[in-house]
Parts: sequence; C-alpha cells; structure tokens
Amino acid sequence: STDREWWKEAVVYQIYPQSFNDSNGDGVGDIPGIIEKVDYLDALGVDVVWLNPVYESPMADNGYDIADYRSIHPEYGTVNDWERLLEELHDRDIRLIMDLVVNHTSDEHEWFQRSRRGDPEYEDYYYWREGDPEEPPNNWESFFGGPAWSWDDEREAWYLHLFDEKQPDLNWRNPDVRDDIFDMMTWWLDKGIDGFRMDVINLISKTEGLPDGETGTPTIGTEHFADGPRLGEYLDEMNERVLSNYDVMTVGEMAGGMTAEDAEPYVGEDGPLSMIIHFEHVHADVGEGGKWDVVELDLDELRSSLHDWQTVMAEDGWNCLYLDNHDQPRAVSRFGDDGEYREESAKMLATFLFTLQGTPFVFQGQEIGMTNTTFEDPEKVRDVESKNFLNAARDRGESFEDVRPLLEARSRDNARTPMQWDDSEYAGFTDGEPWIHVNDNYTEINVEAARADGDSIWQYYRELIDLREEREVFVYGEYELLLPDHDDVYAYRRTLDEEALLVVCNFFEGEPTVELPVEDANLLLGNYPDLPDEQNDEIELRPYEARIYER
Ligand code: ISL
Ligand code: CA
Repeated sequence: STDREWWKEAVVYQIYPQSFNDSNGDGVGDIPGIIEKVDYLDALGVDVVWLNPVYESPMADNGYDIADYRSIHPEYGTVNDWERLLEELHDRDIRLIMDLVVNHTSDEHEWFQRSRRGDPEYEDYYYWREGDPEEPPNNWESFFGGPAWSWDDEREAWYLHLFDEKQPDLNWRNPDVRDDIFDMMTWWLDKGIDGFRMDVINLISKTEGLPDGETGTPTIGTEHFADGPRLGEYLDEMNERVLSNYDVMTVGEMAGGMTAEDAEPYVGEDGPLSMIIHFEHVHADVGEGGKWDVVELDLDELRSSLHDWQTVMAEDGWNCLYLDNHDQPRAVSRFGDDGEYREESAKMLATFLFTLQGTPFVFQGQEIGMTNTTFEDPEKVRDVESKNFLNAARDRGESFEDVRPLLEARSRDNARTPMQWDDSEYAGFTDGEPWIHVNDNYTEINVEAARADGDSIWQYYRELIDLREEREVFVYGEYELLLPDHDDVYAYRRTLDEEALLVVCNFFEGEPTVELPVEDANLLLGNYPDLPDEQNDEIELRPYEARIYER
C-alpha cells in the first residue's frame, strides 16, 4: 500500500562480511574493513545496510550457524568495532539492519550443549526424538541434501536440522525459547539498530507430530515445515512483544514456494513484517528438479510472478525487490549476458529492479556487474551446499567435470567471491591469501575502474538511486503491466497523480519492435548512450535495451 514509510523509500545494500573488505590481511573480510568503506556506500547513495550474520560462529554455514547471539565473531572484530560501524553509518544517515537467524542455532550454542546433556532447563529447546539409531524419525530432508535428522551419541536421540547437521532447529513451541529469542532481539534493538532481515522465518513452526512428507519433491517434508500452523501466531507475538515498540524495517525470508497470496497475512498494515524475500521469480530458470536443475530463463514465469506480487502487495503490503544475494548466482550471468552484453544487460536488470514498486536490494558487487565464477578444480568449492552436492554426485558415480557446469551456474560461491575493488592483487580485497578465490575478471571489473568511467554500471546505479529519491512515482506510483504476452520484453507503467513513467526492458539479445505510447514522452534514462533520433510509438529495441520514459 502507498502509506508513507521510510523503508519504502530506501535502497538497501547487502554486505556479506566475509567477502567485502579485509582490513588485517588474514584473508577474511571484517567489520573494520566495512568501516573503511562507509564513504563508498555513501557515495553510491544507499540508505540501509543489511549485514549478513556477524555473530560468533564455528562457520559451518558462514555464520548462519550461531554459537552466541550477543557477541561478534572474533575474525570479524569486536563488539566495539560493531558499535563504531553503527555510528559511522548513522553519521551518514545510513541505517543498519541485522540478520536474525532463529530457526536454528549452531550445535555449539550453549542452549544446544545443555540440551544434549539433558539439562532440564534446556532439554526441550530443540526437536529431539528417541528411537532406533539406524532409522530417522521421519523422511524429511535437509535443504542442503541428505536426511534432516542426525543421531546424537551423547543424548542418544535424534535431533532435527533443516539445514546442516551443525544447525539444529529450535523448538518454537517451547515458550522459554520464544522468551530468550525476544529478549535477544530487544537487546540488539536497544543498541540502536534499524531492523532485522529474518532468516527462513517461515520454517519456525512444524506440523504437530512431525509426520512423513510426500515423496518425489525436491526437499521432502516441505509441506510440514514451511508456513507451518503456528507461524502467524509466533510472528504476531514477536510483533506485539518486540517489534511494535520500535520504528523498524523487518524483512522476512520465506523459503519453499511462498506466493503473494500466501504472504498477505504477514505483511501489510497490521502484519509483523514490512516485506518478504520470496523465491518465485528466481525460479524462472530452475526446473522441476530444484536448484541444480538448470533451465533457460522463462521470461513469462519471471514476469507473471513479479506481476502477481506487484498486484497483490499494492492492496496491502510491500515488495522486497531483489535479483542478487549471497545465496543466488550472479543475476547478470543468469538473467542477462555476462559476455558481450554485460554492461547493457546489467543496466537493464538494474532498470527493472529500481522501477517496480518495492524496496530495491543491491548485493555487493551487483553495482559493478560482478559475474559468476569458474571452478577449474574441486578445491575451489567452499560452500557447504555445493560440497554436499558434489559429494552426492560422486557417490552416484559422476565426476567433478560432469557437475562442474552446474556448480558454475548455481553454486552459492558465485556470489561469495571477494568484492572487486581495484586491479591490484586479489582485487584490493586483502593483502593476504583470500579465504575464497577472486574472480579472474577483477582486472577489468572493479570499483575503481567503474567509478572512473562515466558510462559504467556503477554510474547507472547512482543515477537510478538519485531518480528514485527525486521522484515519488518510482516509490509510490501505481503499477500497470503493458505488453502482457511479449516473448522478450517486460514493459509497464507507473503512475502517481500527474507523474507517469513507462518502462521497457528487452531481456534478450534479439531486436524486437514494440508498440508503446511514448510519442510525447521524454526519455529519462536508458542503457544505450545514443538516443534514437526519431521518436514515435514504434520502438526498435537493441540487445538488452532498457528505457525509462516520463510523461
Ligand atoms: O540457498 C538456498 C539454495 O541454494 C536455499 O535453500 C537457502 O538455503 C534458503 O533460501 C535459506 O537461506 C538462508 O538460510 C540458510 C543459509 O544457508 C542461507 O545463507 C540463508 O540465506 C540457513 O540459515
Ligand atoms: Ca580480516
């Protein structure tokens, strides 16, 4: 809906701390490294930083396995460093939202340690099941492959983990668990943060009795742990006891197949969440077999998903607009062209990201068109999900070379190679040996080069950020789909009182001609330097061309 809120007008920049900037040469990005770059964020013009987890962690899943919610991972710095970061951001009017990971903890968290010992205060903090150590309690699968249960020798029982075995699921049915989580959230909010991005928040309620799931789906059991029966109740309680006491932005990540219609109760005026990270549109190049089933981009699927979210959220709710994040391959490589048309297609994707209704999220490196990487050697693979996938393939008798194209298309490591700052060794990310390889293209694709070039992707992002700040129609304008069935082009109108925008994006290399009412309109921004000299309602689009007209 179009009620005014600061977070609707904001542009969010996502920082993956491990890969952003290393200040001390140990090869791992850190908080002092981020502080060195706050002026960079200010120059880009973003309003909010979403920081991926920086809490103490054994790093089985790069920080999504938290051992202590109230401390900073030593490799990233100290609580003092974190406080300095918050201050430096706030000094520049940039807000900070933290990652809230409360579907699970690390198995090294004190709660789990005490739970596995059978400490009466904590014994019910997780999902434990006794039984035959050879046979898991049900057939649920982990999102990272393999069974969702592991046997614990100490407690002599099974425990549930929807992700890695080092990420046991918290039992939200236990009111003490909720009390502890809500206290922890309050503790962070009282430090002055501006909100949370909530990790897989729709997995916190499971079907009573934990029944077997239907077989033949990519992650067996999903219907029993995604959008579970008490999800709404838990989120409302969180809102009432914690969130409603602050003016915050809350972004809920919802795994599984959440649709706009499903999302409605959680967002909107009285909902606990400002917006939802869903996965519908990023499935437009995913086949029925799930993530590793790589298919060609289906523009119709991408468009109809986004169109649906645009329409439903306009009534009540708000959209989170993203193409890239730390779990997704680079958008320019999957939805654009990371070869000949890298610049054009990255700008086209940015055009549509910034002109739909919602809050745009930019993932580090996206603003310079960073691309997917290559894995010449299995030793280069870092991510737990990719490693499991590779091991499972090998167990089936496939070789590394067999699955290498899939890793290069889909591994989460594609998003996690170091930020490319300049063309010096290791792209200026570190003076040491980076924890993950740097993409070979850093000599060409880097921040320094992009800022020096007046026509770069980086400058284009700057312009979009400025335009969005200057013209309310970008934020609050009503959305209306045009050319609904076009095979190659996504076009729409945005209107707010007297202001109107018309956006047209060519998603492919072809050069279609489309008919749109632009004769009396001005070209506000486009991704080709030269303007077409003759303006009428027939537009001949060039490869990956994007235009924003205003009337
Ligand atoms: O990334 C995925 C598939 O490649 C998803 O299954 C992903 O794991 C899911 O979207 C949840 O993601 C979030 O929670 C995970 C963590 O590994 C991700 O980095 C995080 O974004 C578990 O905490
Ligand atoms: Ca470091």
